[in-house]
Amino acid sequence: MSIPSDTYLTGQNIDFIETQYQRWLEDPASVDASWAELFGAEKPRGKPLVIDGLKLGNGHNGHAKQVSASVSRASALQSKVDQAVFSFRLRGHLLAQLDPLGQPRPVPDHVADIAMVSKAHFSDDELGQLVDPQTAFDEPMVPLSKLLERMRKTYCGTIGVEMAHLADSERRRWLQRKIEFTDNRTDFNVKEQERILLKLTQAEAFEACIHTKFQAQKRFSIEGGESLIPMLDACLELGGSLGVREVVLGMAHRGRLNALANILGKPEEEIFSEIAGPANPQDYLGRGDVKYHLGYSCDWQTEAGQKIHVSLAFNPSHLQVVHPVVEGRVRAKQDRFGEGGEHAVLPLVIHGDAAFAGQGLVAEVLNFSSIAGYQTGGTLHVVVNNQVGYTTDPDQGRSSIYCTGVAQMLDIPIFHVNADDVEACVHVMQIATEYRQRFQTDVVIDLVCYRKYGHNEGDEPAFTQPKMYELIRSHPTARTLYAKKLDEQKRVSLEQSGAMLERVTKEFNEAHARASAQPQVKEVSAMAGLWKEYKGGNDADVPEVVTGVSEETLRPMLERLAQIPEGFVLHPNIVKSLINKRRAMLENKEHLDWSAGEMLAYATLVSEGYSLRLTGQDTERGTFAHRHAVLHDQQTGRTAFPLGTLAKNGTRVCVLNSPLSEMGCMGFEFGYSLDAPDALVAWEAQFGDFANNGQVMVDQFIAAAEDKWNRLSGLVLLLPHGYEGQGPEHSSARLERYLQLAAEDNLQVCYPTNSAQMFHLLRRQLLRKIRKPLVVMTPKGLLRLPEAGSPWSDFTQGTFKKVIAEQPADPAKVKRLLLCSGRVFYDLFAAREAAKNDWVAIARVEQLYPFPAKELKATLSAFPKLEEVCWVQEEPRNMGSWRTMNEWLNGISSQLPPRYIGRPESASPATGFLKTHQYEQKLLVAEALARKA
Ligand SMILES: Cc1ncc(C[n+]2csc(CCOP(=O)(O)OP(=O)(O)O)c2C)c(N)n1
Ligand SMILES: [Mg+2]
Repeated sequence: MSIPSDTYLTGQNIDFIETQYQRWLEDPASVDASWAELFGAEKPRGKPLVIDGLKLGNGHNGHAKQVSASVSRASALQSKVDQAVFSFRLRGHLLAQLDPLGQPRPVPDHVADIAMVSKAHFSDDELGQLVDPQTAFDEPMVPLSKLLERMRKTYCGTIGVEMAHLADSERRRWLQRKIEFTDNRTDFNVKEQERILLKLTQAEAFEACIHTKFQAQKRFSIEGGESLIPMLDACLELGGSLGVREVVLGMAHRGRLNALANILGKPEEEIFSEIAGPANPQDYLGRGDVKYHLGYSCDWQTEAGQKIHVSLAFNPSHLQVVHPVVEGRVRAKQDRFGEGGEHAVLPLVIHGDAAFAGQGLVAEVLNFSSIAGYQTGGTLHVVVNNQVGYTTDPDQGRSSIYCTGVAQMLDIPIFHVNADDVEACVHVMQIATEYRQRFQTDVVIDLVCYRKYGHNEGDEPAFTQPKMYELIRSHPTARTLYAKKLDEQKRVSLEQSGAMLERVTKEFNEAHARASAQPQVKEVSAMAGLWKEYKGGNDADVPEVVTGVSEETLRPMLERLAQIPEGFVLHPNIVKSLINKRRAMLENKEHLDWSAGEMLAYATLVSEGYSLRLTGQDTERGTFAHRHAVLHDQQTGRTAFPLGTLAKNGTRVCVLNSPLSEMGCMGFEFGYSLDAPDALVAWEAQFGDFANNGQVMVDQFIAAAEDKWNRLSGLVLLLPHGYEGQGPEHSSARLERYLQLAAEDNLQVCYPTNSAQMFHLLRRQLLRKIRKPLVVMTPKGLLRLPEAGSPWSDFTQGTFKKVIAEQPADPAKVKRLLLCSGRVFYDLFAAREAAKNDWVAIARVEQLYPFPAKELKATLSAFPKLEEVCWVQEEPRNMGSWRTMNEWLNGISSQLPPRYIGRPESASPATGFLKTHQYEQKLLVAEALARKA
């Protein structure tokens, strides 16, 4: 290789030059003549001279001196260049022109190396020199000015890229090449430009139509961020060619109607009719949802002919809460898809800037992205960053430079793009889509835009953002800007783009006219596809099923679960407390304990081909060490999962420890359940008390999805509960909250008291064709209480008993009936037996909701001399089930209104002292058995 000029002698190439020099020292003929000429005709004598680490002769050689001085100069320049390139890549985004309104960007003072990218950093002479462009060009040497130009266009134009933090150098290099070699732009052809213009036009015209036809209506217009629509279009088009077959889209209010119309293809007349409301208000008493929460799905056909099923998830107003739900849905779809599912099903989530920065749930969900049980092959995030959250400015809403700051926790690229440069937006979306498909990680796009009106269209934004709105009022739309640009480029004339706008506007107006003539508020589509054979609605309309399983089937399963895997060294305590106990059960020496009952429910279901997904904090072992679903070899650390070996071929079985999150994890599992009606999807709280971290998921999705959106879920919440003296945060699962939410058969709330009941309850959840969320108060102490075990015969027949009532030898002696749920039964029972009391009977209400009216009526009527019905509970009076039970029991036995026995009202669920707890418990049991004064 010959030398182009002495500027080739740079620090970057020092290894290469040194090699040439060493070869020349050994044999001058072995290097190119130009090198030989440079190094000198004669070999140097004596010690080599070392300059900048480059050994060049012994210092007596004139050529070598010349070379070394030149190398030194060149390498000093190159190191400045290297620093500049590095700074562009690391910090160039801070200089990018991201704000369509052109407001000055406050660059933080502490970001000092930003100066490195300045042209002023180099002399005119240096700007003309050839330098090593690192990997920014394919050529080995380019003029410095050309390199700086490229870096400036790539990193400081209308796109800012945060990717220097990527630890994976393959990904970083791929991205660098992709953006630097193109100056971070795509040269769209006319056809592509026309498509972008059309999408932009549709976005603008749709909003304009609603604005004029429904003046006072909230629509959360996308205006100011219309580029979102061509971006979504680009994602689907490119995604289709890169193997995407299904997209689950999650988005909040902003631009949702626009996306429904212009991306999901929901007929505009339906949208307009929904805005106008139903003709008969009585059709929607207490149900339905606002128009900008409704989901929809469609089959998208790409230009190239691929089909993509796109679903927009239903969501409530609570910002960001749909995010984990989307991930869960996607994961369920991917699991069903099988091999390649992560590639084929794409989660695409659109956020608001204030919500992305402010809601901690975002971090919870980002944290799922590389965890085996939760990952979805990368989520595409677009933050519609209109630089305001309702009336709150960014500096009041976050501490990070960008609203996307939290995403830096992942090793993923983050793009910032100016929404007024629609081609840049589409270009970024294409790179993001390709990146996700190639590397299967999340990618974040921060779409910097503005909000044309107030938070909603009736809101006055100038009250709080007067200066910004002064700019917005005179700002041309993104479509106007693009139309002008295409006209200047002689691609699409202003006449043509104007005609396009007119045509699209006319189409929307015609749709509005159709909607006015014949309103089309449609019921949300009924169960279809996977959901065809399942039902919601009234619990009583769906028959009970037999959930018992023959002993011949159950025994071999328990045997498998009682085996120590081949060559496995189990912890001796597990051998004792689990394996040996199960052996004793198999030998009929002990009843089947809670662990056996629960595991047999799973085992039978997975052997019948139902999938199982059981997750929660420390769920593999179980918080109270009763489950041990995953075994750990004490010597090698390897694990075994015996339950998995019992599954029917092709059935997915997983029991997983989850991240330490309630809201995110509960949302994920709810989402999973929406796309897996044939799976037992269960989320377990560490203690039931912690489930209220996910209260939004319960209120907004689990309890209300059927009522609002006609969407069913069979999700199971396992909530450890029980007053055992462990304090205010380890006793209650806030049972009262679930009961307060119970209405219209939306939930099932159960509190089983023995292992067979747990077995039947879990099996019933899948075997009945109804799908309703099931909230189970699960035990702590009962896990090991011998009386809570059940004999084999209780597993082999029948089904879950909603009420378990005692049948005393002489029912006529019974004067008082104690009704209770859960653990307290065993305290009451033991005390009554000890007192040899025959005038008190106890009935356990194992299903609190749907309220078992029929069974309880039968229970009451079994005692002809009953004088009193008492509801006994462990919780304080204002908690637990008392208040709902009181009302419901009054409904079936008004002549004997129930009396309350339990702890008095309290602001906190339980005492912090074991001794006090025991004292309180004794009092309530005593009261339950005391003769009336
Ligand atoms: C969890 C939650 N808190 C508060 C609100 C009320 N709220 C609705 S929109 C909004 C501002 C959202 O700002 P941003 O995320 O930037 O979205 P934008 O409306 O600007 O598109 C607020 C506070 C809400 N919907 N959800
Ligand atoms: Mg905002």
